Amino acid sequence: MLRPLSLLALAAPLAHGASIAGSFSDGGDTLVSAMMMFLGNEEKVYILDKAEGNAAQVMGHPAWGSVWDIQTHETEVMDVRTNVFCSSGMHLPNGSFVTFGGNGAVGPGGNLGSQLNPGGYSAAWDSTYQDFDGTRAIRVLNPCRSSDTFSSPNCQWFDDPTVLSMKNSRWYSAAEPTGEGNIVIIGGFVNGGYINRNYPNVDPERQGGAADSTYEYYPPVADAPRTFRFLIQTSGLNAYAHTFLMPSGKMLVQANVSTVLWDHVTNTETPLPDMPGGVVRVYPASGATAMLPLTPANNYTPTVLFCGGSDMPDYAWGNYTYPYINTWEYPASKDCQRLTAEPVDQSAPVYVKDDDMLEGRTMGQFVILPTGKLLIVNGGLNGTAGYSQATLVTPSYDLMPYGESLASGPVLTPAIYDPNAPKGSRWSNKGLGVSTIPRLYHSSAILLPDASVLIAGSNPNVDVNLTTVFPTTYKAEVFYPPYFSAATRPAPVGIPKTLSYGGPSFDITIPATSYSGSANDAADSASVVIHRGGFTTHAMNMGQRLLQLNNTYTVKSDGSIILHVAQVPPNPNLFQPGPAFMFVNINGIPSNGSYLIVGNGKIGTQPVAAASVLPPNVRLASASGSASGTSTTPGGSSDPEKSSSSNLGVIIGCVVGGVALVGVVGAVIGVCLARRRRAAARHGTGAVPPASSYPMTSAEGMSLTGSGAPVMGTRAGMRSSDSSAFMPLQQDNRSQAWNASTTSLNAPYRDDHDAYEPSRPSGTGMSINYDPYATTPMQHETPPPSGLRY
Ligand SMILES: [Cu+2]
Repeated sequence: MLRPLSLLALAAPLAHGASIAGSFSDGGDTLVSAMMMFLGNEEKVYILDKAEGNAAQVMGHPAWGSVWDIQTHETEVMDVRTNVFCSSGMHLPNGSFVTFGGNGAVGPGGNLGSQLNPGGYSAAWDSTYQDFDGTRAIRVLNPCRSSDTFSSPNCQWFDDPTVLSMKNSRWYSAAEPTGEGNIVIIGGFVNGGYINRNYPNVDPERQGGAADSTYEYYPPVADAPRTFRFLIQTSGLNAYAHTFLMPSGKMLVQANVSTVLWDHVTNTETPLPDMPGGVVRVYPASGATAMLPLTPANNYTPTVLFCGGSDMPDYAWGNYTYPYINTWEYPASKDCQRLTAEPVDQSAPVYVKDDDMLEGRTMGQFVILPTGKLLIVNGGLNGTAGYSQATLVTPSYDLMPYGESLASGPVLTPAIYDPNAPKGSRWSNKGLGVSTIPRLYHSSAILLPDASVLIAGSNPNVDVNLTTVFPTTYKAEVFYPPYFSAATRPAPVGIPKTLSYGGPSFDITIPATSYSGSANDAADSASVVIHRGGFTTHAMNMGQRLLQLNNTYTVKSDGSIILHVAQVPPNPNLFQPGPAFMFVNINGIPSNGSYLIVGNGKIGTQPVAAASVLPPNVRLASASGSASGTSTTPGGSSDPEKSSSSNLGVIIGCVVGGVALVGVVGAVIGVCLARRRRAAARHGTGAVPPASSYPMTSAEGMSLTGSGAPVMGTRAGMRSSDSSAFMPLQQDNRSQAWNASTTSLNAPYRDDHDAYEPSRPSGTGMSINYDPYATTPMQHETPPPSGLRY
């Protein structure tokens, strides 16, 4: 019933052995500069660049999309039709990914494209680069695997704003999913610029039409975008706002030096304290931010960490045109602050000063490791993100000391932050290697399934420039965190393909051959986590989260360890529905990650059941692992999830987790009490969905080549590009292609699962309403589940 997944295929990095721990290695050539990346599945990383003059070509024009193979480190170009320059991105509940907005069409040198939009401030298309206006684009990709036909439209980007687009133009919008899996798209510039204001700032809401202070949804709602007053308050430094969904369903939003807890449904705001020290964390200060791991020990209480950025004074930030100082001379911040926006004890949220970073960083980027520690990579010692050919005080390009870069002093050494270490000792770069590649503006980094980290990008240039100080960079690196010193890593068996919010627990077996030492100690150290790498761009990983599942264990006489693992806590706001990777840590060493889907794969109210009931631990002192030596316990590695306190944490977590769930508090607490009773281990997760019987239709009207002439928006029968046009998707003959589906059908939709979610026929859900890769036409649209706010 339980498939061993592709762990064998992922085992290769283990062969590298101790020599690679802490080091960088060549990651190959990304073909396009990796401004944005996301991990599609166990095999593929998808890469996006802005429209620019890359040598790599696709469909007769420079490529700005590609896909990188994790095993081979080889890259293939992909066609992206619109200018994806500085868009936001997010996963969908079914494992697809979507990006929002971008910039107008450009040609060589970043100049306006050849076919102007009305008014002449932006362009619809360019005859040289053949890119279309991306300011309202919504691009959807259903990740494919090597066994799929990559040339099939189903494996390619769906990118046609005449069919699917936002209501407003957004460059540098933020995107955050709700617990129902729909996405809130927040703010942005309309056209572009260094920061999102004129100076003096007399029109903070609209900037004469250059700023957008509204938010909208994907899938769209009937209402027009509403004004988010926080964006007016933070005017100028409010693009790519840092946005984190909280357990209540409200969002922690941080921009400029302000912070708010925001209910997007009622559009009401609760002010939170200002950022101490006036440190700006959003673009272009570009501090590193991440939500710390959600664990039983912290009662699944989100705490967000902000590190670095810049405390430049307000004037220095300048305006749309450029900064008013020479930013590259201004040291970046090393300050770190923590904020728990919804404290368990209902106390008033406060910023708490954390350990300074080892050096100042702008554009530092956090990657949460499966062990619960945070890796920071990339960035610079001085200055800001963005590029420019001048500043107010350096009026010409030939006087710019670092070309167009507004940052200097690339930080080449990563560092690791341990959120559970005593204050004063949370940062370390001991044993970590030094990269040779500066990663400044437009860099990216993301965790790979083998728990290494792919690092790529850097391009503080308006168009490809291979000869400047900080050139357009195509070379990727793979960084191997210290746990790669382990000769043997845990090889869990029985990882499910789906997880639910509450519901029956499941078992994972750790074979004795995959750890060493005392079985009891190994079992005590075990943590099972789900990790979402997010959409990485601009020193952020939008949507990145790590959540540790509750577990107990049974140690067997043969040294194997059965982990009894709870489902996700019964609150989808803790870990929104969608794709994730499950890792099991033993003695501080993570397994490879296995792809799974959290939730039911659909947008809408997620099924929620009572928290899983776990049997008590069963220990056996005589049992031990049989991996050679002490290879899975490298010296000095303290596992943050390791926990003699974990059982206590489990109980506390249950009670507190219930607080956020109005109406089920009693049930959850009841479960916590029941946890102490022996309960039979339950199985039933991880069942493999039946093989698809969906017909494959052939693509029709899929001439995507453009061949010199604009195609978008010029075809008869197409709707104008308001987002309501996405409803009649099926009326567009090009959309026939999307009736076919490939890998999404193999994705772990949970049609066959669990008593609390009655079996339902496939294809009658909401998916087609937002995802052109969904399985059946929407003629028989089902009513939205209650709670969906359309
Ligand atoms: Cu950018």
